[in-house]
Amino acid sequence: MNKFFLDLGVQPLANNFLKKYSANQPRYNLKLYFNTKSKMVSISKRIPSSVMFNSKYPYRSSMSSTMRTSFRQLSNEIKKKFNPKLLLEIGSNDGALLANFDKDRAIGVEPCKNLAKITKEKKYYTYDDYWNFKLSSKIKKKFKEVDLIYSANTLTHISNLKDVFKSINLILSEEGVLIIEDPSLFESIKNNAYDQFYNEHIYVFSAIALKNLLKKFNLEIFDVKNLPTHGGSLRYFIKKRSNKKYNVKLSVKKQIDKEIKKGLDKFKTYKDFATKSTKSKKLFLELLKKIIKDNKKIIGYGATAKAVTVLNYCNIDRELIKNFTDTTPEKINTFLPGKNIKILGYKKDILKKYDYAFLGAWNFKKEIFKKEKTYINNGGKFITHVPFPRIINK
Ligand code: DWN
Ligand code: SAH
Repeated sequence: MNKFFLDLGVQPLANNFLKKYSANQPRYNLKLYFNTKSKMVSISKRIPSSVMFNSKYPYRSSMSSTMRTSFRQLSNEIKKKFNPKLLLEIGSNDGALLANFDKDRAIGVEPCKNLAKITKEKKYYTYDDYWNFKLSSKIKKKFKEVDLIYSANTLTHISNLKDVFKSINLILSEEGVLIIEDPSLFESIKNNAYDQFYNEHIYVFSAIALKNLLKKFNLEIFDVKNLPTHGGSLRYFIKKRSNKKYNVKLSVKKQIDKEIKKGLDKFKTYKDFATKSTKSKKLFLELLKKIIKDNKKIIGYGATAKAVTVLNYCNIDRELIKNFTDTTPEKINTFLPGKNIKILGYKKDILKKYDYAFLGAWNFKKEIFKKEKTYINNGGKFITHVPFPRIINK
């Protein structure tokens, strides 16, 4: 049974960056639910993939050195441990991971045509289509089977998980490995990061819920790693149950025990999280209002989907945060979804004119603080809302 625990208000599409601000852009209710049987956390309103992921999708994985490094390190690990003859990536975006593999040993699936074009031009075989059974059958016809499937921050974006895993099963070789990674529910709850829940993130996985789900498809997790990326992610190594090549590692039990201890299998945990999120909203607004009252200026740093969620949930407008800055070409000179706040292109010293910078990309704090050393040394300050609203300079 799905039980409601948090209402994040009426939200625009998290990546609908408009060239011209319009108050009439589509908005949808964002409500969070916990399923008491499957233990899955999900949002209620499902928006068709074609509305969210099309030829105008602006998010580019390659925009941060943190992610480029993370994908490079994983690629080295995959080559060493699994040495796949053929790797398939679902949600290959602009090819940040594929770039680490030989062109005849890695293929991509990326429905956003603007992004698929980038990897196609680099000669990676890319299907500019949505991952589903029809596409999997088509790929099977051409490539027979794949021995490694990788998918980061994508499967949680697809409503029909039954179809997702059925399609994976169809094409994954008997001894093949599926690696998926997504923000960790444990970390999201621990950090009070309510902004990990938005219309693209239909699900936020826990190891508990994923294990329950995979069982239905005769798949099982045989290893799991905690990663610092995206504010705390989990990388799951998955195999067919019939595949005896890999033993199930202790890491799986350890993660599940940790999640049970945190109460991720109990509804009460989510009710407490909702209370904390409401409090976080109140404190964040108070903090911003006080800064503005003192005649200081705030810019948003990193026009992330998460920042869109925060601003729309907390009803923050340009009276509080004047502008945003972002390095993504597709986001520059557009307006933050749902808000009349313009996104400025990033240039060195852009922060100089602002007393505070709200860390929209809080997950890249380390990378950003390194880059903005001068600003900080000159008295500039950052604001974050995780795990609770406050001013930081280290
Ligand atoms: O799951 C998803 C993740 C992987 O990416 C998608 N549903 C949508 C998107 O979420 P997000 O927008 O919250 O992702 P990021 O990776 O936190 O976005 C970082 C943003 O910050 C990018 O627009 C680039 C920008 N940025 C910047 O302007 N300067 C990032 C860094 C590191 C910087 O120095
Ligand atoms: N894997 C990248 C991109 C994550 S952003 C990374 O981790 O950085 C989410 C990605 O999921 C987008 O590139 C989007 O186009 C893709 N996506 C969404 N729905 C999809 C579907 N049904 N099939 C394949 N990819 C999908």
